[in-house]
Amino acid sequence: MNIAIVCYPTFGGSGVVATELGIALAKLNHNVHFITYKQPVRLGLLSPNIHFHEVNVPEYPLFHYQPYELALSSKLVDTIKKYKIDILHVHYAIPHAYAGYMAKEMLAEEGIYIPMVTTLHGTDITLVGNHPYYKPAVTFSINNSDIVTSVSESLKEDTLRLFDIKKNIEVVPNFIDANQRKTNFTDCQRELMATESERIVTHISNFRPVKRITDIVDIFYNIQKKVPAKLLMVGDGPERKPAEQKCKDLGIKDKVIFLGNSNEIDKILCFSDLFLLPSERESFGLAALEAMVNRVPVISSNAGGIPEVNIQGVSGYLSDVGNVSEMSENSIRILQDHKTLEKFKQGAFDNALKFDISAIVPLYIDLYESALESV
Ligand code: GMT
Repeated sequence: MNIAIVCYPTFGGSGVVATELGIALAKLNHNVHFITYKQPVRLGLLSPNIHFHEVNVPEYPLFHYQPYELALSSKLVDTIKKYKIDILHVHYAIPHAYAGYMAKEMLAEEGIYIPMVTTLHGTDITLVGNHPYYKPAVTFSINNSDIVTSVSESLKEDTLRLFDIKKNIEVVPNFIDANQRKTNFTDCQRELMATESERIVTHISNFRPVKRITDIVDIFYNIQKKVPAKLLMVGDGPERKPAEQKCKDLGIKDKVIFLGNSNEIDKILCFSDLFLLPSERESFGLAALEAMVNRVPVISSNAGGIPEVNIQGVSGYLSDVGNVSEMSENSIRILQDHKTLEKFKQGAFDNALKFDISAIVPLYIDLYESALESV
C-alpha cells in the first residue's frame, strides 16, 4: 500500500507512535509518506520506502495566525495525487483530521476517493479538543473519518462521553518493539550517571502541567531520604524551570539531572531502576511502556488509560492522582532491595511484551484493508 501519515514531528507521544508505525509499515514493504512541518524526531534516515514531505506555511504579515490547516490540506492533495496514495492516516485530531477531511473533499471533486483513518491520542480529546472553541470542528472531523481509532479503552470512553460521536471507535493500543531493544542493549553506560550504590529514578515527558512535575520532585525527595538515588529528568517544557527551582529549595539539586530533550531514550532507560509518571491525565502513557520494555518498573497515577498499561504489583504500582506519600512508599518498596527490584524489572518487561509491535501493527493493517474495501 501507499500510505500517507500526518503527525506532529516533535517530542510528543502521538508523533512517536506515528513515526514508529510508519517505520514498521515500511519494513513490511509498504510505501510510507510522512506529511508534516518538520522531519519527525524519531525518523532516522529516509529510505526507498520512507518519504518525508514538508508542509510549508508562507508568512504573511496580514495574518495574526498563519493558516497551517490550509497549507496541510493543499500538501495532502498534491502528495496523494502525485504518489497515488491509497490510505491517509492522521494522528491527533487537531487539526489533522480537519485538514484531512478538506483534502478528501477536494480530491472527491476530481473523482479521487481516499479513505482516512483518524487516531485519537489523548489531549486532542481530553484537554484541547474538548474546549468549546474547537469542539464542533473536532466532532465533525471525527464523525467524517472513515475509521476512528483510540489508543486505549479509557480514551474511547472519554471520546464517547465528551463528544457526540456517531462512528464506531476501534481501540488499537500503542506499541513498542521488544526485539529492537534487545539488540540495542549493549552500550548501557550507567556509571556516567550514578555510583554503583545509587538507584536511578527517571521521568520523561514534555514537562507540561498535566504531568505534575512537582509531584515527581516531591516523590524523589522522599525516596532519596531512604535509598541513595539520582533523578534523571528528560524532556523540556513549561514546568522545567519551576522544578529546577524546587530542587534547589529542597537542597537536592546535586542529585537531580535535567537532561533536556533526548533522542537516546533507550540508552537512558537501560540504566534506570524506576520510572515516575504521576500525571493528572494520560490516555495511555507511552513513556511508561517504553520504560517497561527496558525493564524499568513504573510508579504512576491511575489516571485515564494508565491502568491498561501499568499493572498493580506486577510492573509497578498505581495511586490516586496527587497521592505523593503512597507513590513515595511504593517507590521505596521497589527500590529497597535487589530481589524485589529484580522481580519488578522482570514483571515490567513481561507486561510490555503484550504491546509488542508484532501484535499491534497487523491491527492497523487490517483496518486499512477494511477501509479500502469500503471504497
Ligand atoms: O502527553 C504527552 O506528553 C504528549 C501527547 C501527545 O499528544 O503527543 O501524548 C498523548 O498521546 C500519547 C501517544 O498515544 C499517549 O501515550 C499519552 O498518554 C497522551 N497524553 C495524554 O493523554 C496527556
